[in-house]
Amino acid sequence: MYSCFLGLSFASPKIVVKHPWIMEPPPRPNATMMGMIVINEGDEADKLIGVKTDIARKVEIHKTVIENGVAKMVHQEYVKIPPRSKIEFKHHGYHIMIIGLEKRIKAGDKVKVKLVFEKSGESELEVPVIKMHMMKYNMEHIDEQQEMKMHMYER
Ligand SMILES: [Cu+2]
Repeated sequence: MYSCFLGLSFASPKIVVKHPWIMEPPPRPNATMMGMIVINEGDEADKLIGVKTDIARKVEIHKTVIENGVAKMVHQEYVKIPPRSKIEFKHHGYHIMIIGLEKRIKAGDKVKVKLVFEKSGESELEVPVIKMHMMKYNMEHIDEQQEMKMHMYER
């Protein structure tokens, strides 16, 4: 029955990454944060299972959760990217932590980062380092400020 073959459809994910950024790290703490928008235009789910860069000792995927009014970081093994969906990595929710910087980076630099997806494989990005203003966070997002403290001073 050849028609059986013809009837098969091969579902697959189609990952597109937009607007990646790395925050210019503050002078003291040796860590920073990366954000981006991951879009799956395909008809099958994929998973972000790893992030790599040469500029730091360790990269982790984190999720911010609020417990008893306090922002807390939870390390994630992976982030599922469902079909036809968009997930934003930012200060709240999911984000990428770059820990143990081995090189000084500043606004205007570009950093090579590799994203590893379970099905789509590796994808290399040139990520711009941008300045973020803590004062602005203080006014707009108290939780983000808490989160930054946790990241920068408790590690
Ligand atoms: Cu984090």
